[in-house]
Amino acid sequence: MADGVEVRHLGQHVDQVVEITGWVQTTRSHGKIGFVVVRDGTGAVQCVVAKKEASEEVWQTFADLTQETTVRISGQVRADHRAPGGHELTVTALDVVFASVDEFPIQPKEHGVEFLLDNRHLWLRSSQQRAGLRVRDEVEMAIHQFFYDRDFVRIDTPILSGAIGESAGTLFETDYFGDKAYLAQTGQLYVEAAAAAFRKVYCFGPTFRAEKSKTRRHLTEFWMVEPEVAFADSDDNMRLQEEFVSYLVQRAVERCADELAILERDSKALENVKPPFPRVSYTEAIAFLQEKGHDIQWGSDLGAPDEVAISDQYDRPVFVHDYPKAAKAFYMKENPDDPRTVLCNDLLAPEGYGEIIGGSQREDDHDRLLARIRDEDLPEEAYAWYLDLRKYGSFPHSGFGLGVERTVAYITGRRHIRELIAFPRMINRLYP
Ligand code: NSS
Repeated sequence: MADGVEVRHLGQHVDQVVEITGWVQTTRSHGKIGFVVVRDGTGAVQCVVAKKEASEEVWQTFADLTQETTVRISGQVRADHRAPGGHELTVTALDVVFASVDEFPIQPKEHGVEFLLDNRHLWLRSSQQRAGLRVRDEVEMAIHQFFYDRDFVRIDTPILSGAIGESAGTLFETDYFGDKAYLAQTGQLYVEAAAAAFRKVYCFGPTFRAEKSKTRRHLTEFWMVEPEVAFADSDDNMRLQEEFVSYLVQRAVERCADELAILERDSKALENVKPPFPRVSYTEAIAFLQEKGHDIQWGSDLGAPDEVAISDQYDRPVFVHDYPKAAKAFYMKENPDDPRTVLCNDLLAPEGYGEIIGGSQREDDHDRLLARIRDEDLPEEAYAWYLDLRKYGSFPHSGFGLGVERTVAYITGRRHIRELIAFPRMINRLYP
């Protein structure tokens, strides 16, 4: 099994006879010459079968191939700059490893998106889907690299929790030996505890929101990375965000050029993504929106069209900071300069991608935090440990959460974030 060569390494074997294994993408023949494009997961290569040179058996096997048949092929590697990937294989042996029982459901033609999502387990093999998930993989590696290089400690936070992290309205509840447990909406409260142990920490994992919204930007299960930094204020927090997002974007541009080309993403649009990012206060944003004729009053949260109107003004992501207290979560620190607001920010991506980050400085005063917990009718007992962090060595601290699927959708230029996770979970979808 191990003797085979990966298609991406064919360049190291020019003129040699090698063996590859993979799946048939397409076949065609011109009379006595047959072509089969084989995808092995690392790349795709065109394999050429000449009727005159091949055995009767090889020619017949070739003629019977269908899309996604699993094959093992031996052949001589030929350099050919016209071939995709730069190489071709002149076939000397061709074996079917497994024949498909039926025609592959996804054919090279237009399919409805619900059909494709029902066949997500097979749709994953398509080139654009592979490209998007490959960019996701690069972004996830870059996330870890960024924090590792800056001496952050990764903390894995629980998925089952007794505390509501963000908002009571979007909780998945489950029975926990007779008690109630919730699926984590965020790891934030736990990384706040860990920040007092390690100063700079982050968590990275799946988070769950019973969002009733059926939009192209909402999943019920999505991945979030959440750094938390002791002795950082809201300003430091925004600086970390702009460095982080710029790093992720530039790393994808540098290392995923092929994938971005497959996705027809114009990476010019990403080249300006460098610090500093523009900053607009919520109050300024409302004035701007009202001037543009949006029907919005000071106090309400920004809707998607409001966010787009703001981000359309800029060629890189923009911070909107210091939202009204009532529009945001209970743990955010009151703004001493304007107590109607809290020290927080959203980061809005350009081109209509909307919010990719939510972040804030945390309330570090015990009594104020307790008052917020009571105001919001949250179960006080569940937050006793969280309040302890303000009783014993409280410290100024800030952090944020970046949604992986939204960020990768923006980088790859895909409209729907559901394509940037292998098996999306949405209000109407738990299959496959
Ligand atoms: O709700 S957030 O704005 N903020 C938090 O959860 C904080 N606890 C983060 C923190 O400060 N540690 O969500 C953060 C990001 C948001 O900007 C989106 O990019 C993403 O998480 N997000 C989502 N992505 C996909 N689907 C849904 N439903 C979703 N909700 C948030």
